[in-house]
Amino acid sequence: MLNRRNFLTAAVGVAATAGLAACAKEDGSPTGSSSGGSKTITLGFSQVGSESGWRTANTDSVKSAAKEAGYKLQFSDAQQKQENQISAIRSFIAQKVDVIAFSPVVVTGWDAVLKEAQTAKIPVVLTDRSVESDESLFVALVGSDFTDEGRRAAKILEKVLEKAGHKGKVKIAQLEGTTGAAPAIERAKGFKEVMDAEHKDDWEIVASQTGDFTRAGGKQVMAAFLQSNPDIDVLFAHNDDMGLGAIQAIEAAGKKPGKDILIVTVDGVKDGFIAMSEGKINAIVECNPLLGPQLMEVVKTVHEGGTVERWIKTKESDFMQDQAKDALPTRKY
Ligand code: GYE
Repeated sequence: MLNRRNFLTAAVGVAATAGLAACAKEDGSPTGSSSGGSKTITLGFSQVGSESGWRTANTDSVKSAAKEAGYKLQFSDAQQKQENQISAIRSFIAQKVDVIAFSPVVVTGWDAVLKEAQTAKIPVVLTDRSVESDESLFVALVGSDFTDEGRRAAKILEKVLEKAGHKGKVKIAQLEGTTGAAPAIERAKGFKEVMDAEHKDDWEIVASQTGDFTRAGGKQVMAAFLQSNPDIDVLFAHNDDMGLGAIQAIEAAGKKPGKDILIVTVDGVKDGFIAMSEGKINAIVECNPLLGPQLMEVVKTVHEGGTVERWIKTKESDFMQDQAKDALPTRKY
């Protein structure tokens, strides 16, 4: 798993790897030009799937930024299956693309295919999600700090509880993202970190299960939570879509989302903001999907043999319900 310290300590090795990978291809020909214009860059991109509003916005951002940059994009949708991503990466290697970028569906199981890319001297850039792999196998990650998003969710929940006048014990249900995916592992970790440090006696996670980052998953799992734990006070959903599905289940159970059950989600997609402006979500921790332009910059630098930062992050904010109406018209995704 990537963390800030690893990124810093690995920076030198990575710069060397990126330089090596970008200097020459198997046939010995240079892969790029320092003037940056003579050869079109071919980028192989393996996307997770189309599980959420966040993902749709991310795909659009990658496609439009590649177009804008004038790259040839080989885009492949893995439908949330690791085996599809591995095949896509193998096919990018066979096609001898210049750079491979991918958003790994889960954190483990990548070493073999990433070694194949390294042997073929094709640099790999991770986008959105990280992996638990030998860090020399990829040059950089363009994406958010999910552990911090989990911490931010816990901190904003403090404000939500205060605003709602909730006193005493807090029974929390957690809808986790895809099992084994970096944002699911790290958001849960960050949230728990704050909970254990500051709310050991009053907060309790009474139910926690994956809803696979989808609306249907959120709805189904929340319905089951409500059956086994009718007295849930708070829902922490790892993304808006699961929160939106859960809202349907809460309403079907005759309860008021945002009042009877306070809801904090992550992402900040338009539908999430709409639900928040209707009072059904209490707070959203933003996770920015518009990673395309930054990714294309990294691809260019890496292709030209330059040095890139190990972890390129995007600026993000948190939003409470009373900010939703004002923020809605300016939301870009
Ligand atoms: O939060 C969720 C999506 O990896 C950050 O994946 C991304 C997550 C995002 O399905 O909506």
